[in-house]
Amino acid sequence: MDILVADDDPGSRNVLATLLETMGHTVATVDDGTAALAALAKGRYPLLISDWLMPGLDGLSLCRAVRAQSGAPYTYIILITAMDGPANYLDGIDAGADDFIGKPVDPKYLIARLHVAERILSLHERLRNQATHDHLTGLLNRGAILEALDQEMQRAAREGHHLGVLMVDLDHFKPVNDAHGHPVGDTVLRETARRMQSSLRPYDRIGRYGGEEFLVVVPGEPPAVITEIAERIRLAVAADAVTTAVGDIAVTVSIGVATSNGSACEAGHLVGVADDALYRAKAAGRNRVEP
Ligand code: GH3
Ligand code: MG
Ligand code: MG
Ligand code: MG
Repeated sequence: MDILVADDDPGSRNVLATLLETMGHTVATVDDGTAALAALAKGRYPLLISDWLMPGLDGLSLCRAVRAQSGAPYTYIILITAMDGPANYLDGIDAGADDFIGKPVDPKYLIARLHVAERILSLHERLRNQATHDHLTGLLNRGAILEALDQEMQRAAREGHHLGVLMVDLDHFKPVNDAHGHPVGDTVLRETARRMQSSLRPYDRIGRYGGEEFLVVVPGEPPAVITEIAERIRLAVAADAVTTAVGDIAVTVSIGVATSNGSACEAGHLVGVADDALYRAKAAGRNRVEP
């Protein structure tokens, strides 16, 4: 686990860091709360172990500051201090700490608390995954892909690069369900999603926008390349029939493309433009990309 240790005393800081490293963890150290916040802003540390008494921003204020940043993914915080006793324990927990260890640190006790931290962090991770992913296809769900679009639009505006939005819809999909039943339709949806995902680059984002509609966000490419990517998706889906329990089923998609040159505009507007283009692609005969 990547652990951030904040302690103003070099002696206890190093003892703790060495102890954690011998347990197999990767440790970064800072000497006060302000430096801890800066480190958390730059890197990803699931676990923060912080001293309470530090000059500048102390452990309690650090806990409050971390919790104020409506943060996902979660940072698990263990306060570590000679200020033990029930009153201090309560103050620490109320400030946002998850756990509390008295000084001097007993290695066995530390290991036990780390086990609790790992358990809770993995639960957080699992719940976050469920909340942001579509159960059937494993892609981002509607809320998560729209959030990704918002983030990419802000980044495009900041860095002045292009952004593409693709609205993808399966062609004549209702007859597949009507003829073969929903489970077969689900197999086709899952396989289509897999083909689309594997034809994208790691920094493109794809989510299930609705029943058999998908939204793809393509950052950092000019309109011509965005249209090429849409064409690549179309071909990847149509290349082979999908094997299902009732035999092979041919599948195609229509894709509407919207591009932004990075100047500020609404995510909803861009999605609307892609949706209009999709409508044109359907009207023009389906299995096609419409810019
Ligand atoms: P078009 O080419 O105009 O898009 O035709 P279409 O038949 O694909 O469009 P329509 O909107 O009429 O039908 C969409 C179908 O998608 C209807 C619905 O039963 C199916 N569908 C939506 N979500 C799911 C799902 O989760 N599983 C399955 N099996 N089918 C789904
Ligand atoms: Mg101290
Ligand atoms: Mg459809
Ligand atoms: Mg549809």
